[in-house]
Amino acid sequence: MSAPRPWPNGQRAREDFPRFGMTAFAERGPFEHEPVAVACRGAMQTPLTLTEELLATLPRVEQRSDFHCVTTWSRRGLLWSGWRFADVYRAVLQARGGAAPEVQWVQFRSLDGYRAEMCLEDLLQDDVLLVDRLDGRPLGLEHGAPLRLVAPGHYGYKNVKHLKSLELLRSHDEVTPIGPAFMSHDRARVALEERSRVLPAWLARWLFRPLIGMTVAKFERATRAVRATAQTEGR
Ligand SMILES: Nc1nc2c(c(=O)[nH]1)N[C@H]1C(S)=C(S)[C@@H](COP(=O)(O)O)O[C@H]1N2
Ligand SMILES: [Mo]
Repeated sequence: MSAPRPWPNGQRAREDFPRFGMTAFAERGPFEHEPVAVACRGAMQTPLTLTEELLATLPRVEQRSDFHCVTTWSRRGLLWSGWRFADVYRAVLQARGGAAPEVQWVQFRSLDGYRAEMCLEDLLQDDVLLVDRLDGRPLGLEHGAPLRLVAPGHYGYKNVKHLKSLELLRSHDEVTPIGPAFMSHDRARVALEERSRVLPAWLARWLFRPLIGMTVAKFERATRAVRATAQTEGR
């Protein structure tokens, strides 16, 4: 993907970039920086762990892209730095790990218990990255340290933060779903407004938009509480 993606239907830009997500995960951490260690397993010959040393063997890329949450807020022009998922897939998961040729889906899991799946075809696009830097600084805990997925063509809920593992799957039947079915879509392509697998896009927009304010507030409260604890413990 070299041409920038056009502004998508139903999204409104905001100036800040709030910590956001499914409210069930707001308080779950991680609370301290951990080294990159993404356990890779599933349909491959040799399971392996993705580490900083392994990533350092690949070309580092920088990318400016917009970020779109399914609840209709967007943040323009974030500067990410990391590695192309396609490079990781080919040089590490295929070449070293012997990923099966039948792999069609990948399920990602996080240190906070969150998870999401993406199809391999979508993941191999040029603008899908695994990142450890944002806007010229190391990625903070609020935005997904130590490593997160960035897939600008897909709603925020596919951009998994705090990566802990990934599992190569042959079929979507092997995915362990998360959250209410009406709030997600297998592919979640922003350009096609795949906000929900059951609701029409206009209804999903109308239902999700009112959740933004209280979700941002809940994540802010949780972040403040963690900072306060860290301070009293002298961290
Ligand atoms: N681990 C984890 N990743 C997650 C989430 C989460 O709750 N936990 N929420 C998703 C959702 S719904 C959105 S919109 C983005 C928000 O990313 P941000 O907190 O960096 O703004 O993270 C996505 N990835
Ligand atoms: Mo989201």
